[in-house]
Amino acid sequence: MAEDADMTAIFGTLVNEFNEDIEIVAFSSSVDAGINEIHETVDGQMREMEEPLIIPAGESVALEPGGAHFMLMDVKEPVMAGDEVTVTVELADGSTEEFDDIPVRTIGAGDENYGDLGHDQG
Ligand SMILES: [Cu+2]
Repeated sequence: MAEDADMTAIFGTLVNEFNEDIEIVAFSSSVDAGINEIHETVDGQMREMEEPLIIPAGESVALEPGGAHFMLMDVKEPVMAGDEVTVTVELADGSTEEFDDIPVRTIGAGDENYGDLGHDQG
């Protein structure tokens, strides 16, 4: 994230090695952010997903710019490239799964457009 930005996003690939679908309903992280939302991108606009993020059994889902991603807004403490963060996802059955040591990278300007995307709450 840029030093003057107060939002960032988490990208990566979620792999489901189990025989049942995994439904992610929420996440948290070691980043001190006021708002954590799971976003989808529809017609170029990011918005909070209304349904759980489903990883079908035996498949994987990519979190990527222009697709689904974990959005952190109102970030109090900037995270910079080289840092590592922990992300905890909450599943529909109430269990949680923790992912450690996720590296922070800088996304080049233009790779992702955070301008005027709204982020309407509710
Ligand atoms: Cu977003």
